[in-house]
Amino acid sequence: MAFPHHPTLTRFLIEERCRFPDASGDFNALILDVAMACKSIARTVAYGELGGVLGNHAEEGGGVVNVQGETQKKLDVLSNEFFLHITEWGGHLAGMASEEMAVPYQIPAPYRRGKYLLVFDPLDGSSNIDVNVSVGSIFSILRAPQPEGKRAECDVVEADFLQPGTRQVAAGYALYGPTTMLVLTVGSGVNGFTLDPNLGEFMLTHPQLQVPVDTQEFAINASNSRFWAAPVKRYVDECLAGAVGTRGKDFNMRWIASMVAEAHRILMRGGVFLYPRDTKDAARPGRLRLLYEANPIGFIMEQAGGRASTGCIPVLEVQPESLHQRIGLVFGSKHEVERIERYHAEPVHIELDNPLFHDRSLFRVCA
Ligand code: AFP
Repeated sequence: MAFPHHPTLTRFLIEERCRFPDASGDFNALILDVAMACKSIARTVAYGELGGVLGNHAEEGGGVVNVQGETQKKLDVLSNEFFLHITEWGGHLAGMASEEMAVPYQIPAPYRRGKYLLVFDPLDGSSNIDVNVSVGSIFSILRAPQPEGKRAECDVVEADFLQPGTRQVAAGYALYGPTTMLVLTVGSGVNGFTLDPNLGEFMLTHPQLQVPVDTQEFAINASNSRFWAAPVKRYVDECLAGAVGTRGKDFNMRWIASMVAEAHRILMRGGVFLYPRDTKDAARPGRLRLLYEANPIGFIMEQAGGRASTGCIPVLEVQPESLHQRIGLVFGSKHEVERIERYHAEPVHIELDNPLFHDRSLFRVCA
C-alpha cells in the first residue's frame, strides 16, 4: 500500500495547537472523539439494510417522535447514542444537547466534567435514509459558562447553550456519501478531511476551502412557494427568468432535502441555499434549527468566505431563545446572500392576503 501523503486529522490538530501554547489538549481530544463518533456512524450507515438499521425507530405501542414532533429513524437514535457515549467519558464536556433529546444531557458520574458544550444533529437528512441519499452529522462546540471550580456539582441547563453563533469555538459536519468526509472549522478557515477506509483515518484532502462569491445555482423547496415572503419570491422568480430576465444569466436549481449535503455542494462549487421563514405553519418560524443546524453551517460558510443569514441579519448574530429554536436560513455564495438580504431590506408591495406578513401594504419584511 502507498505511503499516505495527506496529513491525518490528528496531525492537523496538533499543528493547529502549536498556535496556542497554553492549550491543554482538551479541545483536540474532543474533536478526535467527535471524529470517532462520525466514523462509527459512517460504518453503521454503510451497512444499511444489511445491518438492520433502516426504517423507523419503534417502541412498544408504535413509532416514536422526537421533541420536534418528527418521526425518529432507527439511525437517528443510534447516531445520537454514538455521539453521547463516544464523547461523554473524556473529561472535556460539561454537557451536550441534540436534536433528538428534549433537554440537555448531563455527563454521567464517574466521568469528569469539562469546559466545553457539544451541540449536534446526529443525522441530518435522515428522513431520506431509506432511499440511500447522502446524510450527515452536524456539530457545534461552545464554551460552558460554569466556572472551573463549580463544574463537578453544576448540571448544565438550557440557558448555558443559548449562545449566539459568533461564540462557537468550532463547528463541523460529517457527510456520509460516496465517500465519508469531515469538514471542520476551528475559526481559522475551513478544512475538509476524507475518511481513508483502509486506515480508518480522516486525511486532510481539502485544505482551506473557499465558497465562490458568485453562483448560478440555487436550492430551495419550491413546493413551499405559495408560503414564501415577497423578497424570496422575487429572488427565485428572477433566477427562473434566467438570461432574459433582470439577472441576465441562467440558473440551475437543486434540492436534495438533506441540508448537510447541500452545504457540502455549496462549499465545493458555490451556490445558495434557502429555507426561509414562511407562512406554512405560523407557529414555526422556519424549518431548520438554530443551534445545531444553522449556527454550525453558518460558521463554516463565513469561515470559507461565504455568508449565512436569516434573510435579514447574519444568522451567527441571533441571540437564541430556546434549545430547539427554528429559524429562516439562507447561506452560500456571498454576493447572492447579500442580494437576498437587500431584497428583504427594501420596501415591498405585498399582493398576498398573508396573515404572517400582513396584507397589501408597503413594509419591510425585516422591520
Ligand atoms: P430530516 O433530518 O428530518 O430529514 O430533516 C432534514 C432537514 O432538516 C434538512 O436537512 C433539509 O434541508 C430539510 O429538512 C428538508 O425539508 P423538506 O422536507 O421541506 O424538503
